[in-house]
This record gives sequence, C-alpha cells and structure tokens, in this order.
Amino acid sequence: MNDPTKSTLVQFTKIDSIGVITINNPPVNALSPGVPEGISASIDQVEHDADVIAAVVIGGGRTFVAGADIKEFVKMTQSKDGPGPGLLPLLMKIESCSKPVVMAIHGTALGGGLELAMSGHYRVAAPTAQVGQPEVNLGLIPGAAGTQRLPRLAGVVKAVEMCTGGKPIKAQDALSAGIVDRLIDGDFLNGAVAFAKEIAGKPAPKTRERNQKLGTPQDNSTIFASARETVRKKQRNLIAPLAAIDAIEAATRLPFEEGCQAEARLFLDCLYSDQSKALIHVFFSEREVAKIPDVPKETPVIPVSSAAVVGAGTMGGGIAMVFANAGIPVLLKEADQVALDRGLANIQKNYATSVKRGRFTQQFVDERLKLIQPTLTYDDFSKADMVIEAVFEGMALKKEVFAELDRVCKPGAILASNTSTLNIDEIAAVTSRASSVIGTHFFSPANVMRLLEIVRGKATGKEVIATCMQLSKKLGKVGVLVGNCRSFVGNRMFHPYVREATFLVEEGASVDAVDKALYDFGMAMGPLATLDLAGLDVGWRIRKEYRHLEKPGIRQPFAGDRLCEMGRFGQKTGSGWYKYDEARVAVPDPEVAEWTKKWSAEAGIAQRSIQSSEIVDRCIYALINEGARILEEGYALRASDIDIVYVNGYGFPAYRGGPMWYADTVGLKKVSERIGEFHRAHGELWEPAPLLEELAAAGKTFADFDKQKLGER
Ligand code: 3H9
Repeated sequence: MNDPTKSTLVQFTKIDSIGVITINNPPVNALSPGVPEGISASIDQVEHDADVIAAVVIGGGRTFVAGADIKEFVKMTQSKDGPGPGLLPLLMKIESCSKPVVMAIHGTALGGGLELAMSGHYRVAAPTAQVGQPEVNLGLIPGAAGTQRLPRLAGVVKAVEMCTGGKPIKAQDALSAGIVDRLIDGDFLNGAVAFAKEIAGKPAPKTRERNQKLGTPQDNSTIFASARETVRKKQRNLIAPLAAIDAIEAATRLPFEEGCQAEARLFLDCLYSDQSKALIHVFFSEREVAKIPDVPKETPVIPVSSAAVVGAGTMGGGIAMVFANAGIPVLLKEADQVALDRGLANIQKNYATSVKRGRFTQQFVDERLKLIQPTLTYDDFSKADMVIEAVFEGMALKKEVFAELDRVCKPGAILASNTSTLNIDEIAAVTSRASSVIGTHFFSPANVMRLLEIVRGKATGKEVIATCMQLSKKLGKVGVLVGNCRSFVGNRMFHPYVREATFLVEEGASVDAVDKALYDFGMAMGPLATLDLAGLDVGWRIRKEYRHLEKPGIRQPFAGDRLCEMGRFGQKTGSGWYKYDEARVAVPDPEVAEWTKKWSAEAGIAQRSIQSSEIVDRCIYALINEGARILEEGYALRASDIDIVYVNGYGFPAYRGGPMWYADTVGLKKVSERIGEFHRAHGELWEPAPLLEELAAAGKTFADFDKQKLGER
C-alpha cells in the first residue's frame, strides 16, 4: 500500500512534465488508511523525478476529497489506541515540496479534503465545486490545521464563518475569498495541468507562511467576541463551534506550529466528547435510513416528473411548494375558489418571507410559482405521476378523495396520503390499487421541516416505496420508512411525551418550568410551547375521537382539554398554555397556573415541588419507552431510524443523537430502573417496554439491537 505504484487508492502518472496524483477511494475519496500513505509516496516521486516540474493532486470519480474517513473516528473513540499523528506530517510534507503542488478540486473538498487542498501551493477548482469545513456538524473542529491555514487564505471572518457554520461554499465564493486561485472551465484535468505548467518554476507560496490576512488583535477581539455570542445563541449547548473559534484565535496569536498544537488539543477534546459521538451516529443513521432490507437498491423506481396535491390548506400548500422547489410541476386542488385563493396567498406569503430572509431570489420564486397550477377539478389529475392527498384529517373524507383518485389517476400513479394518524390500509381499501397507495407524512411547515415519514401499508408495492424513498432526497427531505400503526412513529411517541408534560403541570410544576427543563436539555422548544404552536385543538380532537379506546381507570391528562373548552387553542387564538402578544411571543399566564391548581385539587392530585431532572426524565423516558415498543413491534426498522425521526421532525438535539441513542448513553439499565420507579409511582401507563427490559438485563444497547438485527454496517 505504501508503494504508490502498487496502491489501488492513489495513482501517480505523468502528463508531459507534470506529475498527476489521483486519489481513487470511492465513493467520496475519504482519507481512509492507505490514502495519506499513497499521496506521501507520490510526493516523493515528484521530488525525485527530475523530469517532473510540478504536480497536480486530483480526485478520481465524482469528487475531490470529502474529508477524513469518519468510520476511523468511530474506531478510534471505541478503542483505547487513541489517534496517531493524523494528517499534519503529510500536509507539511506537501507544503514543503520543492516543486509546486496544484490541488485540483471538483465535486467537494470537505474537512480533511479542504485541509489537504490548503497544504498545496495553489488551488484550482471546477466552477461547480464546493469547499467547506463541515467538521462542526460531526461535533468536531478541523483537525489537520484547517483552523490555522484557512484564516491565512481567507481571513479570520470567513474562517470563523466556515468552521462554526459548517456550510460549504461555492467555487466562485472560494475564489473571491482567496481559498481558490482560479476556476477552470472545460476539461478539468487538462486545465489543471496547464495551470501547473504555467506556475512551474515560479516561487511556490506556502500557506502556513501567509500571515497578511490574520488581522490585528484589536479587530480580532471584536470578531471573536461577536462570533462566540452568535454561537451561544444559535448553536445552543454545542462545544465544537466554540472550540473552532478558540483554535482560529490561536492561529492569530501563535506561530503556525504552536497554533497547530492548540488545534490538536481542542480537536481531541471534541473527538472524545459525547456530542461528537452522537453527531457521528446521526450522520451514519441518516444514510442507513435509506437502506430497506426487502427493498434493495436495484428496485426499479417510478419516474415522478409531475405531481398533484389535493387540499390547499397549510399542509397541502407547503407540500406543493416542496415539489415546486425541486422543479417538479404540481397541480394544487381545492374544493372552492375561496379556499384555493387563500391557499395560494399563503404560498405567496411564505415565498415572500423566504426572499426577504435571503433564502431564495425573486427569480427563483417566480419560476417556482409558475410550477404550481391551481385547480378546482380533478381534470388534469390523469397526467400526474404522483398525487398527495392533504385534506382535513378525517377517515370519511379521505376515503372519498381516494375513491375519486382511483377513478381519475393513470395506472401506476402513486397515490399518497399525508395523514398523520389514520390507517393507510383502510384508505387503500377504497381503491382498486392498494399497491399504489402509501403514506407520505410531511411535517409542518412542510416546506421547511426535513422529516418525511413514509408509511408502508400491507399492500404497498416495493417500487412505490423505493420511489418515495428516492424522491424524498430530491425533495430535500430525510425519508424514514415506518409501519402502519396508529400515529406512526413520531406522533405515537409524541403522545406519551406531551402526556407527561401535562401530568407534570397537573402535579404542580409550572408550565414555564416544564418547558425550560426540556429546552435546557436541548429540545428546540418545550413540549407545551410546541403544543401551543401546533394548536391544542388538534390533540383534543384526536383524543375525543379515540376516547372509546382508552382503558377505564387509567389516568388521562385533562388540563389541555380544559384549556380547549375555554377556546384557548394556542398561538392561533392568542392563548393556550401561554398568552401571546401581537408578535406571538409567549408570556407565562398566571391564570393557567391558578386554574391547573384548582382543577388538580378537584381531581385529587397532590401538588408538590418537582425538580427539572424529574421533568426531563419523565418526558424523555416516555419517548424512549414508546420507542422501544415501536421497535419491538417492527413499526420502525431500526432504533437509529427513530433517532432520525426525532432529530429531524421534533427538534430533538442532534448532539444527543436522538432518544434511543440518548438512552444508550445514559445506560439502558439506569433508564429501565427509572421507568420502573415511574411505573410504581404512576401506574400502568409506565409499563416498561419488554424490549427495553430485555436489553437492559442483558447489558445491551439499542445500537446492539440494530447491529444484531441487520448485521454490522
Ligand atoms: C474531517 O475531515 C476531520 C479533519 O478535519 C481532521 C482529521 C484529522 N468518511 O452522503 P452520501 C460515505 S471530518 C467516511 O450518501 P452524497 C457515506 O457514509 C469529515 N464515509 O453521498 C455514504 O456511505 P454509504 C469532514 C463517508 O453524494 C457514502 O459515502 N467531512 C464520508 O449525498 C455516500 O455518501 C464531512 O463531514 C467520510 N468523510 O454526499 C463530509 N463522507 O453509501 C461528510 C461520506 O455506505 N460527507 N461517506 O451509506 C458529506 O457531507 C456527504 O457524504 C458528501 C456526499 C457531500 C461528501
């Protein structure tokens, strides 16, 4: 492997007098073991071959280098070996090469990939390329001098932005920032080789010696202070972005080598943190979720080049925007003109907000709006490859719509329902083509939330599943395949979560204290504020519909229903658990505190003072216990799928990995014991999930369960 001529990962060839070093480690040319060694040996060749006047380093296949191999981090943190010297010696060697090294970037240069690129003397890029330091998304900071070289090329502000935000930038921005020296149109390799010939023989600039952009201590202290403040607000509780700022600050204060040492210390702190392990789990789980054992990769998919949505309410309008944003023309049907106009006006308002926030340009929005075709009839539905029903949540109405879709849609069209609770099989049964029927449960606001629960009915065809899974990526969503149980995965778990939040208020905790405890835990919002946002009437209606299924004698939360009876439906009516001002800012309502006390006294519920740790355990363990049942019953394929549902659809902090990963980090024995305590104190609703007890007794984790079920990844 160390001999470049024998390495399958890195090849050294020559074009005229230019040495070409090609990295071939598909799919993304990660710097897996063997790649750095291969590059190093090729650099030796460049040094020793008198005919070679300069070198080009390029990625084979679709990209440059997407970073260090993340799987190696997993191994590193699970063994006691600890990391070796990393990439630094190689990068120093490249930078010290006596002949100029040109890094040729197409696709993406991310993380260690950009760090590798910055060790070259020049960088050229394809106009479509992107570069970035996304380590922060994995709970890390750049660990191969990225925090030291990037500010030297791009300045402190840009380096802070890239290392804390983690978002890649486009080639043109990289050129303007000074990260890239030239963009190359046309044949990329030939262009890079021509560039190398052009600069050969000229002095080769070493990034580590370029100190002009490192700024003054005075300017920098303002930049770092404001960056830290932004991070504390926008990346709440995360350690890596702050560590990245510390490392960049070290670059501005210390000589290069000492800066690298400071970076290395901070990198290791991050690498061994629970946050990084959790975020790496989320990274791999988000990819694993696409793998469905009985729907292999090769399953044919149905081309979806046109769509139709039934219902132009909040969900239907949002779903139409999702298709339009992906460039897919979409019909949007409503029953009457007033509702249709209202739906379109909402869409326009949402787009206008996106333009105002700089998310989209006006031109993009104008083009997308043209793709949304409003209609009052099913006339053109026969052309649609896929229809999504998003009408009011009631079985009778859904059945009516599907019977109509069955009549008007072409054979093979996918008939999807956006139901969040109803039985897909019952809906499918009114059609003559149950295999074409599937659930696509978008989350509100549909044009923003990443999660898409794809609900598999008992007759849903594999091609339909494969198409929806693939389409979710095109739509910018994370599709998670779930089974057809009541409320599916996300909402089924959400019910016990908010049930406990309400119980806690009924037992004496303040609304504010419940929400604060979970917000501090890392949830995007507290559960009661979330209910106010979604509308308290939604849960109220569902509870009324399913009341007949409740076991008599089992405690049920009542405070939320009482608020609904008073017309307090949450934000939309100006009050719910909280009061809302004009700007919809939540203000604690002393009346709610008084009422709940009174209602609890009437119900004979003793009031007590409740610690925030109990609030967190009650709510989060309720999620975990229900998650374990779902897993055991097979409605989710993997524990990690449940994590992806919660991180992407319910504001669960990614740095805690999702509820099931979090349970693993606490230890299932501890979780199960605590659930046992709640069971004894609060009764049947806390019956421990058998799978949880079984794993806890065997000293295992949900991750073990996934591995055992599906084999090692
Ligand atoms: C780093 O570099 C630290 C350094 O600063 C310091 C070192 C000392 N490693 O996403 P896709 C796999 S940290 C291992 O579906 P796409 C991925 O799991 C790293 N594997 O494709 C998947 O495998 P599978 C900083 C990786 O086209 C397959 O490749 N870099 C890595 O939608 C295809 O991936 C990053 O954080 C990796 N680095 O997107 C970049 N990257 O097929 C992370 C991907 O078995 N990667 N895989 O499921 C990405 O953002 C996207 O994968 C990328 C391609 C944009 C590259």
